[in-house]
Amino acid sequence: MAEKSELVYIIQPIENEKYRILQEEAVALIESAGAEYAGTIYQNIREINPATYIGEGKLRELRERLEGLELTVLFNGGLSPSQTQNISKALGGRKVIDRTTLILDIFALRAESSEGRLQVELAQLKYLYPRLKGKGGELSRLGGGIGTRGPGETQLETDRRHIRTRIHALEERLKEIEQRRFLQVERRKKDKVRTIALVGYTNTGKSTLLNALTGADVLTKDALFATLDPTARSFEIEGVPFLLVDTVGFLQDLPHHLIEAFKSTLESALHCDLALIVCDAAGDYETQLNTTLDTLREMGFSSPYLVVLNKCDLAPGADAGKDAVRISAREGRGLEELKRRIFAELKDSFVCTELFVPYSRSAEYGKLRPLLFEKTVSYTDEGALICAVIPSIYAPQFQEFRKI
Ligand SMILES: Nc1nc2c(ncn2[C@@H]2O[C@H](COP(=O)(O)OP(=O)(O)OP(=O)(O)O)[C@@H](O)[C@H]2O)c(=O)[nH]1
Ligand SMILES: [Mg+2]
Repeated sequence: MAEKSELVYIIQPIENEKYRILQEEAVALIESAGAEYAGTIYQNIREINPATYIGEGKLRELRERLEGLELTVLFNGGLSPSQTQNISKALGGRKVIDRTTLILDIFALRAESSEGRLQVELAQLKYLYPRLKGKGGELSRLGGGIGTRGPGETQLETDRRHIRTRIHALEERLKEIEQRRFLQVERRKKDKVRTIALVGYTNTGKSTLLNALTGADVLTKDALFATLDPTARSFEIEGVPFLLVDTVGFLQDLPHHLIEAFKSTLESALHCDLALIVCDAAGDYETQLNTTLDTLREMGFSSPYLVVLNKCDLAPGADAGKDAVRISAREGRGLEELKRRIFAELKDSFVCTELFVPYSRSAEYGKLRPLLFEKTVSYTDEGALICAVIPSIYAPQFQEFRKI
């Protein structure tokens, strides 16, 4: 855990109009890492200084401003290893981290499952690797984020060859896990239950919605990246079962290595029958939606989706277009409408029907049974009467048993 007392000061480059959102996100990231936000210095970037990114004058000003204060400096963008070092030097040897390091740090803090930990470690090592070139004694300072979590001091101090070996081992291990998951996904595709994925920006209320729809008790938290591991729960709409999958959240400029590392865990979302893209009505929902869609599409997502505008209790006037479903997951508002929309989107993928299975054909039916979902079963003198939900692709196989 990071020490509570670690204070972080932000350098915020102003390159385009996005900078305010990026600055607000950086504050939330700092707090999510268990550190405290100390202040921001803004810098208009007309020309990137290759050595220090921002100008020397600004760095001098910052050095004076921070004189005598124990602070870590967050550069809210991506820095090359030498830029990190140069800025650190210009600020009197202060610890300097960039946005990627901070995000990786939070992921390291949150990772709970063994796969999650492997994925984060891989992303961290891949990010660190090019930064370790002959840096000798400076490794741990360069490598450490807030509270120097992650691969840890010992690993950072080992040489690059060990890191390369470790990266290779992690990749192999993750590939195995991925292969296993791929088989599961393949199996699920043919499964009788349609899968709905909750995707979207971090902290928009995906886990809260999962809980509201399924009665689950998944951790929800006012913090970025509270959920890392996918969680699945089933629920029913009009007696039809669905599987709802919660996933890791997105953010602007998510480190590429991190997306790569988490690709396999997002597999369930990529191959879902329907995605619910959850946005925060009280935030910049357009950016959230675009970031989410861009990131997903980069990974090969092409499923149908519904835009869900959550937290409408906080921003009743928010409007994300007529197709967006407006809800408040926390207050349970709009959920009936959401279910109606989900059902409408997926209704062509299954058939609700009644079957009659004469006792003489029980064995034959028994073989087909894994393909459908039985809602109710009752028995007559001649056979069984079954109310069932059948995936449309399997419906023809049940034709002879169908009553309606
Ligand atoms: N006011 C309000 N707050 C909400 C609503 N839904 C969720 N929240 C709050 O928003 C915060 C984030 O909720 P989560 O469900 O953890 O969000 P998430 O999308 O799962 O976040 P990550 O797992 O970090 O990606 C929590 O403090 C929730 O209580 C809502 O409808 N209204
Ligand atoms: Mg969550």
